[in-house]
Amino acid sequence: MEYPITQDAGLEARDDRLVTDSARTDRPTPDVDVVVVGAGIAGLYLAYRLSRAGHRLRVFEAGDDLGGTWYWNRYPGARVDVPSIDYMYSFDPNWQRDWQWSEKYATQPEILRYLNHIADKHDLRRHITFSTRVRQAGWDDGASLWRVRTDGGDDVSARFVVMATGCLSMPKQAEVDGLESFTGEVYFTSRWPHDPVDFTRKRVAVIGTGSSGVQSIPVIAEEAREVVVFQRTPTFSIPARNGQVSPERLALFAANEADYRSAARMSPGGIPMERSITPTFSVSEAERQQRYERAWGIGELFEAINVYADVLSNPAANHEFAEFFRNKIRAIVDDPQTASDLCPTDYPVATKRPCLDTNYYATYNLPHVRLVNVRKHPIRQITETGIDTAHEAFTFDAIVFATGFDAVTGAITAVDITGRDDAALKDKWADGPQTYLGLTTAGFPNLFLITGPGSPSVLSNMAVSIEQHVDWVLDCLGHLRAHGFAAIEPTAMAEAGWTQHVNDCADITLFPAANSWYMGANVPGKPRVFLPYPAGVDFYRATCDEVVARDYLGFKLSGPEGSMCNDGLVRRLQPDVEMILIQMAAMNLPTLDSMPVDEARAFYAQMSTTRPPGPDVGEIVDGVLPGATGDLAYRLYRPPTPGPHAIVVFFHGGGWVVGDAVSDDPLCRDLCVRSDAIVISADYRHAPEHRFPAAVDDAMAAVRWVADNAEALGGMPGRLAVCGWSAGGNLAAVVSRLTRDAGGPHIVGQVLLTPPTDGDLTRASYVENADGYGLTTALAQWCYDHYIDPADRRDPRFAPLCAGDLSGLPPAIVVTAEFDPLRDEGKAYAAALDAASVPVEHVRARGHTHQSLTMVDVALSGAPVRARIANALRGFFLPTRTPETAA
Ligand code: NA7
Repeated sequence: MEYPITQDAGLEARDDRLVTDSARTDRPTPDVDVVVVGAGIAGLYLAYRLSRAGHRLRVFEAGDDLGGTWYWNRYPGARVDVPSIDYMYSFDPNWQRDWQWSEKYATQPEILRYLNHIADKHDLRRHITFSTRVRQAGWDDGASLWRVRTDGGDDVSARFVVMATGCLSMPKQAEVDGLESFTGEVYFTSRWPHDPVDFTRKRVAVIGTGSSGVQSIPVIAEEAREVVVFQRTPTFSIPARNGQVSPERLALFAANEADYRSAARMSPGGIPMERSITPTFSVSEAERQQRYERAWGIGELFEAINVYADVLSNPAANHEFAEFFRNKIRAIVDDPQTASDLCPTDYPVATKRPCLDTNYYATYNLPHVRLVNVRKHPIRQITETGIDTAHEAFTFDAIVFATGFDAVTGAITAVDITGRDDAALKDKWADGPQTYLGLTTAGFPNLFLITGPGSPSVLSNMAVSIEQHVDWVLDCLGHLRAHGFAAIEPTAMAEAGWTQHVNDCADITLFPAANSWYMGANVPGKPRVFLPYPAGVDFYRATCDEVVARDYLGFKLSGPEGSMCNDGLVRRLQPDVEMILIQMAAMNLPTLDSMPVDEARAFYAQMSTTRPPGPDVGEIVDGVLPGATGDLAYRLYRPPTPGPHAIVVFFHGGGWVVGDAVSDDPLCRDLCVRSDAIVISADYRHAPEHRFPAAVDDAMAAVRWVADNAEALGGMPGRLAVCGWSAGGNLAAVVSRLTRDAGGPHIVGQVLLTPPTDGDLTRASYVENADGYGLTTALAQWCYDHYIDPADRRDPRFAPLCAGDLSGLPPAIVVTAEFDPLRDEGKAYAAALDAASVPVEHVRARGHTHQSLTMVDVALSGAPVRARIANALRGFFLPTRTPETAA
């Protein structure tokens, strides 16, 4: 393995073992250790870190100078939308000695000056070859190195390639016919000329109202004679309230910059900020409006999006916040039609990147500025003199395209990258990018992506995310060097797991609802996949660190002396379930099995008071029904639709010891609404006061009573299913069999949600998931011991799995959760039903725990599973399944 002897004087000591390794190998020595593609913020920091660590490097930059985004995007009004003081390097702690930001949001020229200042201060230019575009990078497996070709004729071999190509650097095509015939001036915000552009006395068209349009339109309007804005999708924008850097922010720095930067690194977005944990509708309307106003007044994007915890997950919460924005737009813009056209209505707020503006909406009040809604008046073509819409011909002196980018992946796949076996990255990503951590991709050894797809990138403060990625890469190179490895590559399993995890994270948000560039939806033909990692910089950083701490989990490291691979998945839980478990662990609550029963019941009831209520139903009726030995409470949930309805008798969870007719209230509401059936949550006597089989007797009594009174309850006689969660799932299974044997009442279907079916504690799931996932094996045992004597545990009224004959049972849906001690007995029961020819749907809830599927509006990832349950119930209730037709 070859590493350079050359090293910047006085910097990190090099690991001597490498020289020895190098001496022992006869592999070809690459021209450099690392080729970096791009000299923007990431490329410059790479140049700094790599050179200081003694790596030989070359940086290729297509532009004539450094700066990346800030080199190209020179359009009027171009500014950063993250406060300047946060959007800067943290590796240069004494920056205030030789640099000052003049504004809260720096202009493009100021940021470019800053980057040049950093490059000069740290002597970084000498590593960069300008005006040179990397065209091709091919992995040579035999030589274990990359061969990189540029349009300048360079042919460079390197051990590693780092793509520091930026997320918004590949401009989108114009996508409008006739551009070549236009005789006036044409500008792209993303490729703005270096010489000043003068719009004085000109008629100017601007196409596009993303950030570039929103920033440039007011500035262009100050100069031009006439401005016509062609808008396809309106944007949500808040006033930037630019000005001096706030003295409070500067004071924070003065007090302790290191703490400030460290808080940024551990924050959700890369700017010091607590993640909001307050759900929108947990506070009064007045308080909400106040907070929205505050967000509008502060003029900071991340603060605005963080206003409530559920803005990006709860449609109703999002709608209210969006309406606040729309009211602001209507209040600012004089012409009602223009105001209406400027109000976004077809996507949730913040699912397309919101903008920060200065006078954007007010600009439409100027007499020479006009908005054309191209959804109503599509652009037909560009003509010699202007733009024709379906209804009007416009004459212009200049057309400005602010039409955006082939974001996140465009600049990476623009390079012809081939990995092992000459496989092209473009082909591998044809259906969407696949990466491990957004940093690496399987089949492409020693290729690193800075802020690549699957990392927080554009959802975060890029400066912080770039530093984190570059630091990770440098640590990785150091690790390889120290351990004599020449190559690193993620495994297919780790990559698939991460890609799944990123999708899981996106699926519990509203992001997929928008046709945004986050989704690749702005580029015709681009696969519709959510590109960035949405769970936050803090979680992401912790994950990257965990991968390293677990011996580069999910990576294969290889070298002349062998290889190592610790394969596996770094994130297996559903993201929201993991977050809940982390929060629960932090609360350090006592466990039920550590308490006397009365205390456990009170504690369980208390825990139920803080959860979201679940959806509204048509009606809730509390009543009593005759149990086996006395009255028992029930709660009936009626759907909002006209009846009569089918009926589901529901048995709550709680290990036969805790809980009551209302303890699964949100779950019952959810079931009722989704399945359009009456749900009757029937209580039963609890252990240890009433041990087995008291609960079974009561469950049977409840089913009989409901069947006998179906009509009076508003139900349809004969359309009766049973459902239960946990111990309740056990009762539902048992009742299904007992009613079969008793010849009625007829049960059309059984829903068993994470049920115990034989309580066999020796099963693997009890061992694998013994602790850390809510229900522990110890707690399960506590419940069994309270409920039933060991001698009775093969009685099929406790262990339906032990029933000799399962044939003829009602069709079933059995849901098991991956991280549940009870998983394997649920699974075994589903298999046993299937073997007995009972129609059964077994849903394996990936990444879920025993409880998480019941956490309505808390663990959002459980919703699709509950939708499947409801779907199964609707199927059970189809007339073909009812006794009349069955007979
Ligand atoms: P964006 O945010 O992608 O905005 C591009 C805008 O151009 C957007 O309004 C597009 O409408 C519009 N557009 C794109 N193609 C067309 C065509 N063919 N016809 C009409 N309108 C079109 O790019 P920006 O440069 O403004 O901002 C990128 C990011 O840079 C920004 O989010 C900040 O992070 C900094 P669409 O929404 O696709 O309907």
